[in-house]
Amino acid sequence: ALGGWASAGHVTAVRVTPIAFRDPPLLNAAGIHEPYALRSIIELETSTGLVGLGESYGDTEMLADLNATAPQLIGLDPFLLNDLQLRVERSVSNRAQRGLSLAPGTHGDKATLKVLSAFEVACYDLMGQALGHPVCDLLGGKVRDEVPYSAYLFFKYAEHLGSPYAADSWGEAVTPEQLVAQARRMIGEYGFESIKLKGGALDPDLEAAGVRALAAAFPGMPLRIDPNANWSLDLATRLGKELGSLLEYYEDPTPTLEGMAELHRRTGLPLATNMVVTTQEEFRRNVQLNGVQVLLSDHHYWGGLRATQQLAQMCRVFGLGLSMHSNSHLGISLMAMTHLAASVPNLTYACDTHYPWQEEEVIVGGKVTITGGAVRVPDRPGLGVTLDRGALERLHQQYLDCGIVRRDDAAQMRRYDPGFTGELPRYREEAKG
Ligand code: GKR
Ligand code: MG
Repeated sequence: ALGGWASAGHVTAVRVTPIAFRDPPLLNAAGIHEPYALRSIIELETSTGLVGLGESYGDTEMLADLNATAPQLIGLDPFLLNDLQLRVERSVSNRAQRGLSLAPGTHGDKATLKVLSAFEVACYDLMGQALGHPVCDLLGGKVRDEVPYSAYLFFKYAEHLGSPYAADSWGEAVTPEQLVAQARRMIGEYGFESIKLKGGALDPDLEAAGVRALAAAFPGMPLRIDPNANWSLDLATRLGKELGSLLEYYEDPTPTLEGMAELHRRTGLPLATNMVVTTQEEFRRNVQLNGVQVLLSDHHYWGGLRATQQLAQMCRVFGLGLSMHSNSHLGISLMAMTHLAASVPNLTYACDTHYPWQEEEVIVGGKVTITGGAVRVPDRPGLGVTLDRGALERLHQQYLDCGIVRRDDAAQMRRYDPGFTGELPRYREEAKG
């Protein structure tokens, strides 16, 4: 390079490897997690011998979009993210209606942004390696040395029906007592200092009793519940009034931005979402309606690390709080989330992560350590993780063997309840009078 400037070279090979890893029978409004969760592992190799990593969704449509883009990236300079964006836009078109019933937080109409994000993270990993700086330095530097995550609790069954492998060690959680036991174990093992409860799965009054039991067992610990829009407005209003004083924020209790705005008018509670504000258009409407007051960011669908920093700035301008959403994921995603969160001053809530529910890994050294409820921001160049090729091969073989090609929590739930539809909101306040 001219004048001894650092260079990451140009992209010479792109690899997209679908993997499947074991996932417990966790309940949510869409149904139940399948025995395996899918992800894609992205590798960008460059002319200087570097390999940049990314991790994203692994369903069929996403893989098709990633694979359609891969050949267009040959020759790309990883520093030129605007060039990356143009190349992605040329090869992927958003398909607003794919006719699929998707799990909450799985956005079928964001193909371009999802693909951009998957490759953008790998570019950041390459830039960091070329410059000898951790990714957070390329995002302005860390404003915190470690990133706090929350204990992400789920109601769950003890076993997967028809599962090929032994039950997980967490056991059943369908009562408040079992939920508190799950929280004690998760907090005991990882030191989390705040709790997120996935709701919208069981009888809402039982879930509310779960919230009260958690508040009693962990006094003063920030607590949130997320029913994924499975409660009608009247039900969300009653339970909001009952639980409000215990909640840090009330996440997606009821459908639509209009519904959330009305709920906020009725209860005054801080509402959060990863469901009704997921595009810039929805962001603008939310500002007009004052629907939610806290946004859950997710670089995997907002268009990457840079776009999420811009989202953080928009939240600042409009006085909104900022938190972070997750889906089932492994360590490459966790490190991308950690570098990003470390660089965003106004990300003031503990981030969501499903990571404690995962037993398998694709990175060298196995699972990333969470202590005191937080992940330390690594100071190694790039994301700071290396691919374990043996593990990648094994999890890819598991993908080929498991037969799952698209996340479908409702289909999995129909093994337990043949009439299950997943339609929202299924829980409604009893008609009065
Ligand atoms: O993993 O079951 C799950 C969650 O329900 C996930 O699909 C959501 O996207 O974590 C998510 C959320 O906060 O809505
Ligand atoms: Mg949510």
